[in-house]
Amino acid sequence: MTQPISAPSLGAAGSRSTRDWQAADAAHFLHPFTDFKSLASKGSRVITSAQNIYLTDSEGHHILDAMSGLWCVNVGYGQQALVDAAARQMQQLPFYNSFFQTTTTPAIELAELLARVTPPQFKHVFFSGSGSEGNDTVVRMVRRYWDLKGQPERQVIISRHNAYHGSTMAGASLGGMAGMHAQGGLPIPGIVHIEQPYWWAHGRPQGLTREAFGLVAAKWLEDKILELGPEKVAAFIGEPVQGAGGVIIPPSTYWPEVQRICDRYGILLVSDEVICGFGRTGRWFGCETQGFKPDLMTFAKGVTSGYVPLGGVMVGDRVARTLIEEGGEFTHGYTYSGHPVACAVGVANIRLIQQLGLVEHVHDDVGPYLAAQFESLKSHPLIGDAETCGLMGALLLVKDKAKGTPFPDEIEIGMVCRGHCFGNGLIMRAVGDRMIIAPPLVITRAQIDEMMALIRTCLDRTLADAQKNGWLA
Ligand code: PXG
Repeated sequence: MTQPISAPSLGAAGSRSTRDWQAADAAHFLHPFTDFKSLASKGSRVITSAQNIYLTDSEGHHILDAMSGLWCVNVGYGQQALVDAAARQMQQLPFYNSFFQTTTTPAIELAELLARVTPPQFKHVFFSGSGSEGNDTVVRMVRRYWDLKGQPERQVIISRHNAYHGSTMAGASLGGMAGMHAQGGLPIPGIVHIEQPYWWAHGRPQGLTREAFGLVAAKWLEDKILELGPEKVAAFIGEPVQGAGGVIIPPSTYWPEVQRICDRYGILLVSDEVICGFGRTGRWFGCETQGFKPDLMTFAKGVTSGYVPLGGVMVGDRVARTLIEEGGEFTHGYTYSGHPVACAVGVANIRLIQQLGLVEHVHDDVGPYLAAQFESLKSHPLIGDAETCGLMGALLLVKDKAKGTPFPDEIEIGMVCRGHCFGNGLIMRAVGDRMIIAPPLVITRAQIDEMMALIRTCLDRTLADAQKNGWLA
């Protein structure tokens, strides 16, 4: 019998210095969405452990994670039930595929549970390994559906500028990020974009109320459908609340009108719930908060609270019936579709969300509490607007509060504020001039108070910088 191979002694977390870790990181690890050269010169922050809503880095700093990792650690860090579920499943059956007339029990259990917690039109799921892969599945599935319906010319999927739907070829194409389209010849054919329902950028300059603007923004979808020809349009996809784009919360009139337009032209409606799903908005899914009934829903992140990678697409009855009854083989799938360890963690995570009553906690308690705290920030000299939806929040930084004038692009006020957050033990993101948060759903009122105190400190320091540098003049 061969000897077990011992791990090379590269050192445990505690036995290498931060500089050493940073040097190795810079030498070998190409980070996502990163200017490699610039990061190598600055050095990464090395996160070594986490508990509840707090991170610890290699220097022992205590950091309040108001972004839930990357919008995903809904149940917070250190939940033993998820750790145990993964360990048990790894011991019993670490992997088996679900391709050739086989299945695994955690995948079945999770599929069953998802059918229970999602809106009633969803009884089927197609698993992927991530949100991006889920959206690739959406593109394949939507086009397959229209082929089976005898309308193969329905190919075009309409999405929105400043949407984020992932980083694979299809995900990045569906997304509306100009910087991503500028690299690699994107978008792929058959994907077009309309403007986003961002009142500050598009409605306010026209003197529209938010509600009136919501209807105008939805009409852009109808205009695009008519321009393309409804017989060419397969689907519309959107995030109920745009996350990576800066927590853009649409007017309440927007989604119901989008639904009406999709229904009118028979177009499939896809809700990308990768961020909004699993309680983030105060309901199980963002489409429930925003009042629409999608045909397909992409999910990832919160399904396992990010403890292990998992994603997928909930398939509504309209599409499922056609795929199952008329479809034959759907020639699509991933090695990790229905990965048993990921699914076991997904089951444990959803049960924990239920046991802790986290959706109700967001809806009835901490969501409204956060909204009230954000409302009080509106008196701050830098804040032009403060909005929340459940436990997603955005603060708009403006140069002139009375007129709502933005800072010029070259000042990068968001990055200045983010610098203060970084230095003060708070993870808050900057998207242009919007400072955004999405804390773990387990956050308490007392922890929101603690977070708000940090936010105020960071805003005050940003204001001091602005005054000192004459940016407000
Ligand atoms: N859809 C949405 C709505 C997302 O937010 C994806 C799809 C892709 O999921 P995967 O698992 O393939 O990453 C996402 C991911 C940011 C940021 O800067 C947001 C995401 C990913 C990376 C960065 O806010 N969201």
